[in-house]
Amino acid sequence: QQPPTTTTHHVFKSKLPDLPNISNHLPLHTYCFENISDFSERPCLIIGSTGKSYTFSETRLLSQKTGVGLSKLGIHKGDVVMILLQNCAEFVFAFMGASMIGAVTTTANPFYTASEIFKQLEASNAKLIITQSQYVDKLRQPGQHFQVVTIDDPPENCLHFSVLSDANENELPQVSIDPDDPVALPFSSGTTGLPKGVILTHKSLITSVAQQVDGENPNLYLKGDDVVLCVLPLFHIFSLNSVLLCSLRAGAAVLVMPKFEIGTLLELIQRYRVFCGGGWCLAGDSAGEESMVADYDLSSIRVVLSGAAPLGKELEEALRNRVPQAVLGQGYGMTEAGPVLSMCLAFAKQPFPTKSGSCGSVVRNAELKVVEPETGRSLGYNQPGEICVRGSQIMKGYLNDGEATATTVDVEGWLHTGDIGYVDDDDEVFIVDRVKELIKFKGFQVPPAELESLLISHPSMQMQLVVPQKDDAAGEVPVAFVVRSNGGNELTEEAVKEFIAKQVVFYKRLHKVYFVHAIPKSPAGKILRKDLRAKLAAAATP
Ligand code: 4UV
Repeated sequence: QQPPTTTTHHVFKSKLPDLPNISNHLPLHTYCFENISDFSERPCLIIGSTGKSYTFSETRLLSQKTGVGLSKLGIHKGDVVMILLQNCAEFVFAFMGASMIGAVTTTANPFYTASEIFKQLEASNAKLIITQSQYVDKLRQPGQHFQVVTIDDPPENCLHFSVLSDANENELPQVSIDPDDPVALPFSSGTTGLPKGVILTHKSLITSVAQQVDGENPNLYLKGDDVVLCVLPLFHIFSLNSVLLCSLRAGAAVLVMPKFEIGTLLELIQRYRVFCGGGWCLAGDSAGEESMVADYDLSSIRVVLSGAAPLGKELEEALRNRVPQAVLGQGYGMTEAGPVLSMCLAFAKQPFPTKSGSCGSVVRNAELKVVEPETGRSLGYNQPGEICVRGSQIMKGYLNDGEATATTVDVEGWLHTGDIGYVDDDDEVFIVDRVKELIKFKGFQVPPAELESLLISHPSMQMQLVVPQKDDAAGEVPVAFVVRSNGGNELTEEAVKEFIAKQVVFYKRLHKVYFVHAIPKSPAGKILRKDLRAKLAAAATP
């Protein structure tokens, strides 16, 4: 007998009332700069390394100019631009400028190897790349069909960013932007397979930002004079959305740092793996904004938001001791979910009491349910199952991949996260496991299928499987189970590791290779990843 369907859904909502209207009919840049007249001369971007700052009106102006510059270089509505940058002001101008001309930004990690970059370039069909000169060598390939702009001295055949940012803002082309038009195209492997382009529309990102910072009692209360630290890479949707776009909307300044370097706290964070991986940001009051960076006085920190990976007890403890005055909590996101599913309500303007270990409560104007993976039956309070979310914030779909879209977002509009969690009696979300293939190294995505597809090309292996192994420093690391091929008896662990290391960014490197005689499969031939993960977990338990 089929389990009862829709009518018995147990749907969880935020404890905050829904916002009566979200301005998601606007283009993203219009929405983000909508309230700018209230704070046009306040700092919007502060560059950590130089102290240079841009006011809100300068930031908007430079974004407009960059939009014009992009259109002069032949970028039109719907075209894709790749941003391959560490955090910097130009990242912001390029992203907002592209939005202004209806173009779409795909962001990639500048530490990617050439082959990782090219896979994304080809899949996204990007026409122009904005990067730093040090990464240009990786982009040199025969038959190059894209333009390259660098923010520093341009190498041969590249243009300088001033070509964009010196353009005349009055020449901004008039484009009509539909709320369902794409604006961002981050890549994610989702619940299975290789990285795919995640289509986030103007409507999805506005909805997500509004769910966090809009309304009388914002879930993530950013005050106008807050300085929000942006060290988490902007190429990841966490930082792009919850740090940059939320701050622009709320009028908070963004302290832009290309890499992590604020002394003791940061050493602590690094040791305990939060940054980059855990992913987090800090908001301080304006009195402390720059001195916080200059002499590591942390007393101005008001909020510490951790997300993108579980926040372990040890790290939480360490943070609480280091910044005792701060409200510490988590957000839970997934690129495909726009990305925020839940956010700690201790960050609200009128905060709620929250529990340690929780990932917050589902955001407003969204629905969350927990389903039994085998039956799809929706579960009530305190029962763990797969977390699903629905609302205008979720992705439109994967780029050119209807099949993956259909397995991730069902016909009723529920996005299936591949995360196992439950909602407790106080409506707080707790994540307990991940059933999807994804490995998270300090919050960075490591898609097993990507490493498996590389291993498969090696002649000395006939079967391979990549799974996560728990790791104190990184949370999880990728490890491989390999069956040697007939002629592959000499194959060593080092050789396999080296083979992968040459082709991938540092955090995707294999930490261990286990040679086995067979990969466990179900009678139906399905690879039993879970069994191997469980075996690893059991072996690690003393
Ligand atoms: O696709 P992704 O790399 O996306 C993210 C996004 C995280 C965000 C975004 C905005 C926020 O404000 C915020 O707080 C966090 O990570 O990876 C998605 C998967 O990462 C795991 C989970 O398995 C997701 O499906 N994950 C994300 N956040 C948490 C987490 C968390 N707080 N605790 C445990 N796992």
